[in-house]
Amino acid sequence: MNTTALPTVGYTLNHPRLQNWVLEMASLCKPERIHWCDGSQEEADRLITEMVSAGTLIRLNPEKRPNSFLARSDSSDVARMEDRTFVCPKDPKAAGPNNNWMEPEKARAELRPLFDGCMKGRTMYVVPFSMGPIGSPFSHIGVELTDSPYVAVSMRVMTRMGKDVVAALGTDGEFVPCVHSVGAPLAPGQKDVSWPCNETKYICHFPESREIWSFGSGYGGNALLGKKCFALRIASNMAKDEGWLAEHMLILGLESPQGEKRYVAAAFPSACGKTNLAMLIPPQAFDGWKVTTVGDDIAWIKPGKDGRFHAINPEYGYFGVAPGTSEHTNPNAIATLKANCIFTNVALTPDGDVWWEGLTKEPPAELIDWEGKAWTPGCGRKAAHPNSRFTAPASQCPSLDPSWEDPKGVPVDAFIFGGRRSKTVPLVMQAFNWSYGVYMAATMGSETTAAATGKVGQIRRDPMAMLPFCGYHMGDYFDHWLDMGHKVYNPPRVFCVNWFRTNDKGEFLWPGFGENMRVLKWIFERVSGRAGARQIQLGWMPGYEDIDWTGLDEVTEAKFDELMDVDAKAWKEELALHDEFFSSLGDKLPRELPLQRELLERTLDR
Ligand code: GTP
Ligand code: SPV
Ligand code: MN
Repeated sequence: MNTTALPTVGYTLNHPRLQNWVLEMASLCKPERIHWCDGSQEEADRLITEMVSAGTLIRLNPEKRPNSFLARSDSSDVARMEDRTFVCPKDPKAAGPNNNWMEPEKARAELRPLFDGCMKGRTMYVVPFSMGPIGSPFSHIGVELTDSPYVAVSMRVMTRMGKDVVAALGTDGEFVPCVHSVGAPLAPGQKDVSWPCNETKYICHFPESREIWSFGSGYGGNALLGKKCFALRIASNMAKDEGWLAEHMLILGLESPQGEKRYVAAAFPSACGKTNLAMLIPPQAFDGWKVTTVGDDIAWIKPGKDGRFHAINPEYGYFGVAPGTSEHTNPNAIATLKANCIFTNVALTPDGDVWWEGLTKEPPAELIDWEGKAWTPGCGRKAAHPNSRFTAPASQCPSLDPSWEDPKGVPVDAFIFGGRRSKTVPLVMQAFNWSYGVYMAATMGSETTAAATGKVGQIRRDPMAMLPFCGYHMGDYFDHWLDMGHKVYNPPRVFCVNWFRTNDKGEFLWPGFGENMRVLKWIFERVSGRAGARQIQLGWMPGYEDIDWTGLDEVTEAKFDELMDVDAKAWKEELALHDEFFSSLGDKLPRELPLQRELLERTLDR
């Protein structure tokens, strides 16, 4: 390819630094051609048509699921790869024990030969995107270069993408350069596969130069670089330097029948219920209460001039877990998925629609599973991959909050932290104050899920649900959180929840999903200074009478006691895990946190 000739651009381009970078990367990656994405519907249609011909996408039945598609990944490329994710500042102490660190020059030396010629025979798509509404003071722009058309069209759903972003950049606007390759160059005449990828994988972040390089995977957070790589790992570094927060949080609005409205932001680890909570529909008995959705995965939060935190959802779509999503668990998600979606690694029904475990009680009599094999209910395999996902435009969500694109963000009155804990952790509690809230969030444990490769179901510390996403030393991150409480007049109240406690038979004690509204209402009333609570060892906790049980007989007082039980012995063991985790942070552990731990232990003794 003649890299001196500028490729076709369907819009005005006058940003020398961007143009030079694209040409420099093209001369390294050596694509057959360059395509500058304009973000239009025509462009998406054309890329999709090409992918359908190539077998990368399967068009679903247009009568059942208009303009929607199924992708099947390579069976080795199905989730985020935490062991191949690196954060590369000069000083290893800046990355911390929570990140895989590589010396930046060494990382570059390993990446360069991999990227050399990696796009041969393919198109390099230039994908300009904005995280946050274009022009909002919260927003930041990135440009992803990718040789995956699947990534290019997914980025159009997940971010504001295309020529408006280039216009916003002007002649010298800042952007985060993101380079992505599936790492599967094509020799002349070589036939492509439907999901190209490479056994060797690297997802590298350079926080000092604010760059992202990803090689070898086409899946989710490994490849849609605006999401985890930019909006969390790089943005958490920006946020630390600039005095804001980039968090793995949903944002939802809660409105009472009297019209009082509050927003809460909630952090849960991957595949632990953010999308479900963000789109919750209150039970019938909660007539007049409304829950609205601002975001389901990421929140960028800044102290405002009014002395409160304000938050935006930097994304434009949802990349949500499919299994378990149903008319019962999340009707708003089901409605969001009615058209214009990309499904990855779900099962295909004989009439050209999608299916996954939990969508219906009874599975269809026959399916094609996520690997393209014939499937019947008794065959002993899952039809959909446990980390199969949908990519859906936020604009299709029926519960979308009217202010979800407000460039000033929405005011946040409460933070909720939740893990997946079958034992020990009660249904809900409220921290006594900000620094104790930071302690509870910092020591949160959760059982691992299929969202990342590796063992599922193992308890690990996942502070603020950010273990895989904090792009710097966790000790500095805790310090930043403590600090942020002083940047507002009245820091938000902090709550911890656990929807996942089980009985001795392994059954969930709490009905969850829509019924989580009962806990949200208590939180709403606590923030408003109305709801009752008892001060017990772990924090402020509701008594049975403090929760609105209208229309729900299933949770008796005895069951509630079981859900709220605090076992001092189990909590002592939990504290030992806190200690172990804290000691890994060395001298970067803020002094407040061991003090909080001491107080908690003394209280448990009483
Ligand atoms: P990422 O997109 O991976 O960051 O995760 P997420 O937190 O948005 O995950 P999501 O909401 O899609 O979580 C899906 C999983 O959580 C499924 O296994 C659900 O069944 C489960 N889940 C969500 N809410 C509840 C609940 O209230 N109770 C129970 N028992 N399970 C729940
Ligand atoms: C997560 O794992 O937290 C996700 C999915 O939200 S991914 O974008 O693949 O990281
Ligand atoms: Mn997530």
